[in-house]
Amino acid sequence: VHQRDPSKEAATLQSCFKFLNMTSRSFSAVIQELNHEMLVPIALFYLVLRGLDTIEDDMTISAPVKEPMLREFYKNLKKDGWTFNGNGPDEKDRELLVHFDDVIVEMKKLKENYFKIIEDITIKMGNGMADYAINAEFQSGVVTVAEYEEYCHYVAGLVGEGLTRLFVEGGYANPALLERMELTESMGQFLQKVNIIRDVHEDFLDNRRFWPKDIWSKYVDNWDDIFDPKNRTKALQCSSEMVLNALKHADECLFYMAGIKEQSVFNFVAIPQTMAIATIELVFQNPRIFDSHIKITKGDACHLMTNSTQNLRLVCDVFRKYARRIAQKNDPRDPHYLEISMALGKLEQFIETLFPSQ
Ligand code: PS7
Ligand code: MN
Ligand code: MN
Ligand code: MN
Ligand code: MN
Ligand code: MN
Repeated sequence: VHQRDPSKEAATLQSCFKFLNMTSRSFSAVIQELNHEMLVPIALFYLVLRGLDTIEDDMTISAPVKEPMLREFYKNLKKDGWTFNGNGPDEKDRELLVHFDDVIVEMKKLKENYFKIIEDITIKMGNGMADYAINAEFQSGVVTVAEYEEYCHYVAGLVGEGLTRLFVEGGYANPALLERMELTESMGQFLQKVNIIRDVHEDFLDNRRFWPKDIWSKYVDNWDDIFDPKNRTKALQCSSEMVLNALKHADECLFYMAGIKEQSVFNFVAIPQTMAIATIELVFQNPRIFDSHIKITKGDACHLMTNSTQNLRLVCDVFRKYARRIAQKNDPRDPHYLEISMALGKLEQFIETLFPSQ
């Protein structure tokens, strides 16, 4: 059931949905199925953060120029007519910033409390991204696991915080979720960590690294060596440790989703999580992550979107299915074999407590 009626939309709102379709693969479809109250606030929230991320990701913008742009990005939300033409020609979402004035017009029409939530998260994310943009340029980048998780908090945990506040404000999620922010945090951490594991080669080509040094330095002496085909065994062992670290969020994601009260919001939060667990299964023990950009197939993505996310039981079925496939790929020679096996067992047990098999 599409909630939109483009014939009744202002030209600037139509333009916003055009950019949503241009910039997002998986998110645009689920956003456009959201209920009438959440549809526009969440579409605009997406576009604002996508605009910010388009500045963060652009490695043709030097760190000293980028830092204040990220920290002050939230001010543009109140600048009528603001646009930005400074992204490199290869930046895939540069058009969004060229027409950002349309997003600003629509942001102005939002209910005050929705605008405030989006603005607050934009301020916090911009500052966090700025800290890491300077760190990457002038220092050694992400070193500890704590730093890695702090970066994931800024770029994804905060998105979860903003979304949860929007859902509760609209009456679509249990307000108790606001008292359990670690559950929300896990929703963002899980998506972001899977993205960082999968994109390791693409990020390397862009001269960026998010895998923490305290993990990779156990397997190779220099970061570049992780991509050398001679070191595939070590590289795969390293990726297993990254997968183990990501898997620890899976049970809290399922617990979070139990707090969602409305169907369209449930689908919106569940679909990206099922894609993430499917992506973990794809990247696990897969040497192709070190020389190519891999994605789950359109067929798998389509199946997950249409058949597997109607309720928590179906989402648990998906998580269990992929947990078992990961277990089958787990290699007894891998140093994290036992810990991965235990993490998967714990996840299956948690699912069993939610939906006992008899
Ligand atoms: C507002 C729907 C549902 C409680 C644009 C959805 C980067 C993985 O790292 O460019 O640049 O390669 O591939 C989405 C929690 C965020 C986290 C975030 C906003 C779920 C800009 C998504 C999405 C929280 C910051 C992929 C986090 O982008 O990544 C709305 C609950 C945007 C969510 C970034 C990453 C998204 C991401 P990268 P991508
Ligand atoms: Mn990005
Ligand atoms: Mn980014
Ligand atoms: Mn325009
Ligand atoms: Mn990425
Ligand atoms: Mn990517």
